[in-house]
Amino acid sequence: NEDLDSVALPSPSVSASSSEHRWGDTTSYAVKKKLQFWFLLPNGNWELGKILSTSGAESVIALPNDKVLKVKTETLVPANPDILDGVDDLMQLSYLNEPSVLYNLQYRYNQDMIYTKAGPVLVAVNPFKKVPLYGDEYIEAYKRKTIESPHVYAITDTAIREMIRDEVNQSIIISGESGAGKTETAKIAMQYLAYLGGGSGIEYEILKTNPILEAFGNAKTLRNDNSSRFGKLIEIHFSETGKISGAKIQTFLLEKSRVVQCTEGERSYHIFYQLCAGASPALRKTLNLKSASEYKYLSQSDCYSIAGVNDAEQFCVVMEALDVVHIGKEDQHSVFAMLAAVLWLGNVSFIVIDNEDHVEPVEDEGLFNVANLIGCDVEELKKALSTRKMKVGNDNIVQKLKHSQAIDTRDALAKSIYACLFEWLVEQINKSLAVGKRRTGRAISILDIYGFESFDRNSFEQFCINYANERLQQHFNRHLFKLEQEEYIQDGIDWAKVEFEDNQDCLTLFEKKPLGLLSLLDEESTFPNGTDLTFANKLKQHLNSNSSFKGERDKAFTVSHYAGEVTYDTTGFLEKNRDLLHLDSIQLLSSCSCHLPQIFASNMLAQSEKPVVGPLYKSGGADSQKLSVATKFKGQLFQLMQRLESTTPHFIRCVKPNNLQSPRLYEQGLVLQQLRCCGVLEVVRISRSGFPTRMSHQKFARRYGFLLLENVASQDPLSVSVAILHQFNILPEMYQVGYTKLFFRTGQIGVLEDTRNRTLHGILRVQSCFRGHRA
Ligand code: AOV
Ligand code: MG
Repeated sequence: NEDLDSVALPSPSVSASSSEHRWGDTTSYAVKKKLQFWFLLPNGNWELGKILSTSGAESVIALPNDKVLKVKTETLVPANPDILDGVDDLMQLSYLNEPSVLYNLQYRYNQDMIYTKAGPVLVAVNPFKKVPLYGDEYIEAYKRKTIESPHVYAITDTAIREMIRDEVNQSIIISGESGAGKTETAKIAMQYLAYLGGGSGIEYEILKTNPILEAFGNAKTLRNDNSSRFGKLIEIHFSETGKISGAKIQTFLLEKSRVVQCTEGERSYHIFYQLCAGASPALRKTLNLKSASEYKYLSQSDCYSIAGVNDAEQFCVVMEALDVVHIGKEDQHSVFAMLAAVLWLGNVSFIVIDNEDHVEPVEDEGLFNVANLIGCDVEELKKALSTRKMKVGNDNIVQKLKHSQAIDTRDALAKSIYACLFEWLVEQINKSLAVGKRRTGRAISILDIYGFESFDRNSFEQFCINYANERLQQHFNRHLFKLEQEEYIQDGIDWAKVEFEDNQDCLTLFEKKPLGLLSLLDEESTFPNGTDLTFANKLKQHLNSNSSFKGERDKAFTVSHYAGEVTYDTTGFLEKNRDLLHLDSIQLLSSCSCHLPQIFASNMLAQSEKPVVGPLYKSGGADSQKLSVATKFKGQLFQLMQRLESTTPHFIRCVKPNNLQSPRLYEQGLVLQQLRCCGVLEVVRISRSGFPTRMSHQKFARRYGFLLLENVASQDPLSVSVAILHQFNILPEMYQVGYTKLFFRTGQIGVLEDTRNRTLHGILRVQSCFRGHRA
């Protein structure tokens, strides 16, 4: 990899073309000094070695196991002196190269120091065990700044301070692959905010939303035992005095297919197992509840428990949390009834009633329980599950369903009930957390979405999740690379351009109109005869020349994401994108005597009645007009990015050290791949070669001009500024003069500030002496 490049400590204004040069230079310097080197072993791991001798292009090196090897000198990568082992910030490394970064993170990880700064970004390596870094004592220490070590608390503290100082909203944006630790990190940040901004009691409610949303929106996947299956932005509002005044949660696209279908070894949403394991005898009786293994939706994946998790205990935690966010006992009971109804729906089966393969639901406990739990007539339920009303010309006719259609109708109803329940819960939580009228508008948002996923088989859900991650990566790039570099160019600064992996091509592949993945998907979804196969063929026909796209055999295609290639199987794409719930099912829900199904029905009707731009779906004569899932999601993501753009971002990158969810296991290759795809090295490089402190000529002249000992001939701000820089002997490589601003390297402005403060104090003392004298 060409990333194997190294830079000595801040060297000013190196141009991009000299970067190879630089790398060669430091190597030959290090070779001459017989310093330590990294040597790549055949197994892909880096080993530390010492040069014994060098002749021509070859060197003899000694590895720690007393092995002596002859290697090509150019393959050696300089290592940092021991004194730099485990530095807090990768910016401090003398040699910035991949093995040194890997080693530094590992060195810290082995000592439970899971956080490291990479310039402005916090890197968090998942410990997969309890680490003693959290709690009130630590929070106090970070608040009082008696600890300097990088931490989520420190980042959160900075966000609070900048919110108050600059009067600008802040965001904490957490990214990383599935299982890397985003959700845990988000909770740690919330803990800190609650502690510092607490007092009104609302902070306690905010923290309690976590167990609720995790129970209803998280599930065990092959990647993560507690994987978020929805995206979440929580906006925490503050009053003028810096106290939390309320919060608002926005969620993104819940993976609802999981309710009716999940892969072997995975589970459906936690709450189902919690309910089955933890419901009181009375509740079991009213809901006719059985154990999880009796429900088809839960038994199909043959996985009921999670190591180290007690579902029954968790159920109590969730019930308590529901109390805290003011969801009344009656509503709670309705929620559990909906969950039980979903489970029983999965057990509804069908029998063939005529020789045309039309079916009817079997009248068994499944059917009766569903009718009972949602409060509808059994006959109405039977009709909704086995027939479809259609309009042909001016006539209304009733079409009987075949087996597979009936199953789809049943599953669509179960998914809708669950998704509506989730939305309703979030709405109730938001009502409870609502910000009072006297809001200042100052807020800190924490973003925790589902991480990048790549399984053996990837479907529409992975397609959406990975698209969201591309968007987020773009935001990250924009802030850490593009905006920074654009500012240098605008101000005519001489600086080292840092190359980074731009993911714009991949985003374009998704978003381009009319020939992008999303547009083509929507187009095919509107065709009555469109199938997953015609969709896949259409993609191949139009996109095969695209660098990020590759058509595969049959119904598959591959996308080159920033985090790696993923092959998607289009099976189910169209149906999931259309996401139709038949009008008969909606009408069934609105006819129910229970209040939740009624609310769900009216929400669904409201959604499909809204005038929408985008594809119009006509299905079976029942007009239902509705945005496709992908288009709605894209719109949500755009809105999200817009909202984030108006905030000062703080980035946390979570890294997964192994795929086994095991403690103490650090796989170099896996970590390296994650560091590469999010550009951690480049972030460090740009921060180091950059000039993070900026001040306009005017402001600089105004702030420090009075320190000048000699009068400057011209009074224009630029001349004054330059005179100040000269007087204070600021080294030329430590600053740059732009067209409108001065740019400084880290720490430079500190010297001037000190002098300014000392001088101001001196003046004040003199003044007060003078006043004292006169009195
Ligand atoms: P994710 O949010 O990034 O995945 P999680 O935050 O759920 O990942 O973390 C996965 C697991 O790693 C947790 O359940 C913990 O066991 C462990 N873990 C993470 N961070 C810590 C920490 N700071 N201390 C101790 N254990 C931790 V996904 O939601 O799948 O993208 O969709
Ligand atoms: Mg998560």
